Amino acid sequence: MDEFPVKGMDAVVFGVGNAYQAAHYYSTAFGMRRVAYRGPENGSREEAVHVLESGGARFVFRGPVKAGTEIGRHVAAHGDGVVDLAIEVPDVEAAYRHALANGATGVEEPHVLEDEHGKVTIAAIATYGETRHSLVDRSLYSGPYLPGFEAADPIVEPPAKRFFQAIDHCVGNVERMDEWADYYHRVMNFTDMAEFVGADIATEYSALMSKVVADGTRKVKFPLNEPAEGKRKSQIDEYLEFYGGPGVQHIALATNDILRSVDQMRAAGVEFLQCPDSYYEDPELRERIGEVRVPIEELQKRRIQVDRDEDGYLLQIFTKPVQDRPTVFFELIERHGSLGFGKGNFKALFEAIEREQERRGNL
Ligand code: TYF
Ligand code: FE
Repeated sequence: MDEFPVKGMDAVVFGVGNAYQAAHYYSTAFGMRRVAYRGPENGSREEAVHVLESGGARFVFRGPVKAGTEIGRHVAAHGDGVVDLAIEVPDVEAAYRHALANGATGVEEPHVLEDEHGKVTIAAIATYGETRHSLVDRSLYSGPYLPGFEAADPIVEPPAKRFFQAIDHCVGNVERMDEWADYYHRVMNFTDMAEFVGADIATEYSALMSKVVADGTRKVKFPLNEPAEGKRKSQIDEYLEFYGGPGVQHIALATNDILRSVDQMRAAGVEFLQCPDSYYEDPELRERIGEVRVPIEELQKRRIQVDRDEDGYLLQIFTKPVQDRPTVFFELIERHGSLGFGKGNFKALFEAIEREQERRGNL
């Protein structure tokens, strides 16, 4: 029996300087629909919270509505970023006890929130940096998010077809990858996935080491990056410096139509990393990837990357950081059987990231 069963990701919770404007950006640029709100009008004196969805993916934006708040302190320390990777579990009490018995730090004891829509049980444990994992059981709840929230209208009319439907994985930048991989092994019974960037590859070009931990069902996947001594300053060190410590680096969003999603997000002003023409012109690429559902020229036009392994292939692309600090960014990923993370693209990807790092003067 799994000692830490999980149902999936519950939400990615962001702390931001202005939750209303962030909600507007994710509505217009990411095609998300606002579904719930809590603020001064309905009982929240310190912060405004906007809840957005795209299929099964839920983003929550928390921002201060006055001076001297906890979320304001977080934003002052780190800039806009992720405060909570909330996980849906069938039994919060059991999950929390298991976590604490295995060395996790408790942040919130299990408690029940209740309103006319039912009950939610919630607890929270600490993870890397100032990030936390809320553990949520909403099986007895039918409201728009959590008790205390009211349903809210979309900020703009959502697109006819959503840009993504699920959170594929959430990546952490940490100082010591093995320490945090071990934390997830002990605390959540997560196991390592095959993808691994070791010291050998790290020094050659990536300037990072990376390991992926996941729950038994592979619904929750958490890659962990650590800076490596390279020829130049690691992109992970740049993050740690500008974020002010460990934190969430990127959220990968699962899409069924990456070409369309990229076109619409670009049209709305989202900037993506530029993968060079040489990537597509390399004859080894065509050999490596074989048949994919679209002509390579269509991928090249949009700078979408492709990778294949024994299980299938995947299409992926990365945004530039979505705030002024070189911290949080997003990935769009369209999987066709592959359970990987695009290992075959690491070289081209890291070179593109380093070109951006250089433009910022941080290399
Ligand atoms: O999640 C992953 O592992 C891939 C690859 O700074 C990756 O998306 C790893 C590190 C990084 C950017 C992408
Ligand atoms: Fe990724």
